[in-house]
Amino acid sequence: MGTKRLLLINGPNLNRLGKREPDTYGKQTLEDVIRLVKDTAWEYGYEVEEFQSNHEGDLVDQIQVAEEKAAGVILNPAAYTHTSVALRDAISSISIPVVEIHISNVHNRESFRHTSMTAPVCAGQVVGFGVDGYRLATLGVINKIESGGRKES
Ligand code: CA2
Repeated sequence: MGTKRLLLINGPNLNRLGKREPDTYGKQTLEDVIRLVKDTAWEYGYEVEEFQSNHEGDLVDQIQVAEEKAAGVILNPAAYTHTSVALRDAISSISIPVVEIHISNVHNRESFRHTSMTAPVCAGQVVGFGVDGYRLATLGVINKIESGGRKES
């Protein structure tokens, strides 16, 4: 079981962080994000397993097995946020808390980014704080776990 372990899942194109579009997503790389989440989790005695994929089905697979190995999930579904019923259904199917995080403020960008398919089935959402949002999401998911471990907010 996944007591004291978090799963960090990043969706499509986030492997490009720090290499393109610094005005929107900053200069920090995915490796920096992973280090930030690991360091934050470690302060509270949690280990972190991380996964990034550009493929929707692979993200679904990881969410499906998340509760076998972790107590909570930090998820940036990236572009699939706005389109994926499959990711939403996978999140609905697990009982551990999932916190959605977006680096940019999706609400002051194009209108197609204003809707999240996934946020309604997540325990919470962090938006618009840059890469620092991953620290907030980590604190948020730990708070959810330690206040009962259920996904509902
Ligand atoms: O702000 C976020 O974290 C997003 O999830 C990022 C997604 C975007 O589709 C969402 O609307 C908001 C895009 C991730 C692409 O990341 C890149 C990073 C560097 C260079 C190019 C893309």
